[in-house]
Amino acid sequence: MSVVEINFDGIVGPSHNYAGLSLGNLAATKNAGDVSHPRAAALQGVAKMRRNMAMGLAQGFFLPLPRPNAAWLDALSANEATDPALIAGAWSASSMWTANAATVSPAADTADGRCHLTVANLVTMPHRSQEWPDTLAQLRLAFANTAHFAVHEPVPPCFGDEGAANHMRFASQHGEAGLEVFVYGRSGGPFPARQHEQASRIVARRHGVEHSLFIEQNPEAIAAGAFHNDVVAVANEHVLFTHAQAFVDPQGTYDAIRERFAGVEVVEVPSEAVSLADAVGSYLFNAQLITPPDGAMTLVVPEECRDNDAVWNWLQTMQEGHGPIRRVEVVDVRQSMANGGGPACLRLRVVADPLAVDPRFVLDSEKADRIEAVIEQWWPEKIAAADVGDDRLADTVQTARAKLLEALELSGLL
Ligand code: SUG
Repeated sequence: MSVVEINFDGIVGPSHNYAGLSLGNLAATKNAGDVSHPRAAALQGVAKMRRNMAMGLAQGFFLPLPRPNAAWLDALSANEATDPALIAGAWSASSMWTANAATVSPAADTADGRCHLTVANLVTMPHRSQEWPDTLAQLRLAFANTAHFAVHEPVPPCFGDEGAANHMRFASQHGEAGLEVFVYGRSGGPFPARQHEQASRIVARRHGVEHSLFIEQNPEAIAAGAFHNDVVAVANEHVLFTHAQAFVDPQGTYDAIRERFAGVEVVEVPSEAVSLADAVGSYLFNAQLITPPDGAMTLVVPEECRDNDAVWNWLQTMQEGHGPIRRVEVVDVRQSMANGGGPACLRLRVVADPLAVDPRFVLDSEKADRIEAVIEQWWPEKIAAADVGDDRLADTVQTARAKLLEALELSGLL
């Protein structure tokens, strides 16, 4: 059995659009009303997955959820004339950001030696709160092997849980027992704190996590647009890559991690080098920090990092030094970025034996070809704000998803 980190990316759904639904997510707010390009968005996502596979990493995927969600609109008695935000919510392709699908505790960390997953309730944002039942159905299918996995219902409301985006793990290697760090918010100036401390504690308890730590996010970071911790910090194996203003008590946080995981190496980016505003604008920390089989730890950043001089200079300096992060790879996920979702938002990390996962959710290059062919043929080229809610477009979106499910032998998922 070979336990590795598998990244499960969300395939961008055919209804991908810019409705500005997420208060506190500056990119989504700024781009509200713009024309979106679902086909390009989904192809960018597949290209990113291919890059990871080319580096020798295991790759999986989750499918777009059924949209528009008519049952949700019915339950809300939503009316087109008076509730445009709810209509747009029912069309949102937000499940693409699978870092918010669930929190995952690998088998090596838990009391019963199984990998535990809790689907995130996403209660803070209305358009995201409808995701979990369909996400749970996919998790139950992908991780049906109960000898290896335990899949849990969401944390009950009112405790806000946004999943792995607020969870970091330190371990000498992915398959080894590790320290799980849960980051929660208390306040965020004008913006909501989406991850509640109680939710994090509930998840850690039900997963039977043996070594855990609970850390408060810096309210200034939330106010600056870091609506999830993964906008300002990311961890991989023994490395923490973080902005200096990510946590309410940075030094206390590093010390607490070091006390429980002696080998931690902190790569802290000072505010003088990269301001919080530049960090949020470029998504420098919403990178995938990964260890390819050759062992050279690699940071997969979005193109927006190259567009920002302060960030790009910092990355050059980092590579010239002798730090633990050896390489930087740049990926184009601009369509997702315009809604506040970078490379790290688009993936859920699951440490497990790929053979224990339902093979229909595991990617290889032949399957990537198949997915691309469906996207090319069926995904809408663009969606303008005024198209959201249109019956003909709804048919197009539903047909596109059905074609993808069919191509992947997953039509059983409604
Ligand atoms: O929840 N954007 C998502 C972005 C999620 C990013 N995930 C992580 N940081 N892990 C959100 O704010 C925008 C959709 C819209 O406005 O139509 C949106 O939901």
